[in-house]
Amino acid sequence: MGKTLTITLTLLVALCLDIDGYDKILSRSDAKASRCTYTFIVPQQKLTGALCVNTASTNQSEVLALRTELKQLQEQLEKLRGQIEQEGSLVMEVRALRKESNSMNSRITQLYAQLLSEVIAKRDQLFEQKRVEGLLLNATAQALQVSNNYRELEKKYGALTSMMSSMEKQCQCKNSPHSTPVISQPPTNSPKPNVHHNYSSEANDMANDVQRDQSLPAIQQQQENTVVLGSLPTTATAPPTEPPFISFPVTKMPGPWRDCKHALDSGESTSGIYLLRPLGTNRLFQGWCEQSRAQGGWTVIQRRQDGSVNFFRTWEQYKQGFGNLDGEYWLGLEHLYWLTKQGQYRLRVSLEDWQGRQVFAEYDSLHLEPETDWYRLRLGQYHGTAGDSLSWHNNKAFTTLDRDKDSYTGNCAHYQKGGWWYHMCAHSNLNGVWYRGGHYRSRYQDGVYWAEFHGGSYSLKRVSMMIKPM
Ligand SMILES: [Ca+2]
Repeated sequence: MGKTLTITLTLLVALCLDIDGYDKILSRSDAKASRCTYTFIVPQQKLTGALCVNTASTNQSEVLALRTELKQLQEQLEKLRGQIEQEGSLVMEVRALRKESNSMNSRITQLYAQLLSEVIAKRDQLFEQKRVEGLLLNATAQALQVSNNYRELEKKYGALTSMMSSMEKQCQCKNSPHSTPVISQPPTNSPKPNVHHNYSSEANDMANDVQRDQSLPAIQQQQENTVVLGSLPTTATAPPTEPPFISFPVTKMPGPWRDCKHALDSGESTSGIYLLRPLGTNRLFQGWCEQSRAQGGWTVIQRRQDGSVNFFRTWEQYKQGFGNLDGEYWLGLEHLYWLTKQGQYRLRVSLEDWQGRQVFAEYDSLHLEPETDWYRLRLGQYHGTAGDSLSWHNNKAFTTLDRDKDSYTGNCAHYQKGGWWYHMCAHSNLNGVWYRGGHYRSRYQDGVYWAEFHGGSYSLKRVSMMIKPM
């Protein structure tokens, strides 16, 4: 009995050892070659009598139990195998995902590098723009310096001229004590306003007749005439040879502003020179802002006050502007075009006669057509105290001495000595010759006049044209 129990226990231990690790079983099942081996350790015993083995009930039940357990283990083994297969496919999926993630990462890195280079390029562009703006400001400062130098020279020249004229006077007095002073203008009939004259036969007579500073003494004017005449060609259509010159006194505030109303709305309430840049263009230019008269916010586009600037100029000069910003000047048709393109602007014309009487003419809208349409004038309704001398010029192209766009057979700019929106020819011309004293004597209607205010043969003392958005 004791021997039987020992054999059974040993068998159980061997079985248990053998099925403990299913890894081993798995490997064994995978490797069909290796088979399960069992070792029965039976202690050597000397048989001394009859051997009695009871295998009827106990062994059978144990074997059954073992078989059941083995079956369960096999089932578990199958389950584990299924799980391992599932895990294998999961591993493959994870690997694929990792690979995809890596490629996504590299794509993101590439895109980031691209974005970075674009940002750097944009920053470089910004730097370049700032550099160009800086250069422009430097150029403006240099122009200012040159302008100041020029003014100094002008002053010196003026002093020298007056010294020379006084010396000449003294010489004349010594040589001929009863001689009369030279008259700069021949006494001729002045045409009535609003009347169109046939100038064609007199075209050659005006060949050397250009604007001059009427504020200078007669002898000085004669000297200046001599200088100008010497430099002019002898044809009627010849432009003045002096180059356009705009001085640049100190700009009030940095800007640039869209117009003077923009500057006023931003708190710049003192009149002066401002840097302007209308919307839609890169053109930077300076203009005089009138910030006190008529509620301020006015961009001055033209001013006459002392005859210091010659307005008998070419198309290009009228296009780009000329004169002194703090004195007599013309802002320029191209600048006026861009300014009035920004919205609805009104025009105010201020006039003053030699008795100090001031009047004005306002037009509730103003804009110009582009240069391709010769800066044609588009004007709104008139109101004011001066009388309406500009509506007659509405829808007319601009004419200069070298570009005849008027309705007259000849060139009105030749006779009236300045560029204007001539018709046949004019009810007004604020760009004519600035004559001192009002009523002037000239062969042509070429003064600074506004026919509804003092007629065409009266040259006004002060005039200005300015614009403001509605
Ligand atoms: Ca014509």
